[in-house]
Amino acid sequence: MRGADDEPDGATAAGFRLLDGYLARPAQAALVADVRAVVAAAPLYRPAMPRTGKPFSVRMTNCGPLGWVADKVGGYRYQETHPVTGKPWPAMPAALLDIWHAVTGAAFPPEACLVNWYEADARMGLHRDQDEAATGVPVVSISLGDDARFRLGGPARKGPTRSFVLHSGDVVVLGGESRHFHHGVDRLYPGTSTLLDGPGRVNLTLRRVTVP
Ligand code: MD3
Ligand code: FE
Repeated sequence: MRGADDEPDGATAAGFRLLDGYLARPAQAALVADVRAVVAAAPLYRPAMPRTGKPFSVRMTNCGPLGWVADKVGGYRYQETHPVTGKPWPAMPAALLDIWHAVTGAAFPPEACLVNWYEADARMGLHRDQDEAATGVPVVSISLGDDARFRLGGPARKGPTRSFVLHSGDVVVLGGESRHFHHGVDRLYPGTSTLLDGPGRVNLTLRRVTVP
């Protein structure tokens, strides 16, 4: 159950929408099958922080024409090929395109779906998404598997934040001002979902990269 304290409120951000339980269990299971097919073609790899080379605790892959990658020398960027195999990313599954169009109403498709695979102890530090030229287009996030504590701040690194729990099947639309807000994943709650074979969480982030 979610209480008032772990819900974002209207004051959090214009354009932020949490679609609680948007995907029913069969749709979640179908997406997991899609993600497993993507991972079979484009294996999960562990990105590294630019300059320091510190490895991410989250493993990643992508589907769609562009993929987000990070490494010590090249920094954060989008590219058309997998950094390890050198192959083009697999096509974006139709179900993801359908969700994108349903929740954004956009006339154009997303170009990148970043697959974030969290093991039990993985997390993601507070950051902003700013590698996309299409700054005015929302980001869409889909959560699958174990619950996670998500943190949302504001435009400034040091401003106040609030946190709430994302559950399997939740879809978040980051539009308007919220598109540029700081955010991260504090922790997982391993074993809270039976969707995956074991503990873990998959987050799918759909993004438009180039200006439509
Ligand atoms: C708020 N992923 O991949 S998704 C990321 O759960 C990322 O894996 C997290 O942050 C995850 O960059 C959070 C929700 C999300 C995505 C983009 C946002 C929240 C956002 C952009 C602006 C503000
Ligand atoms: Fe992000």
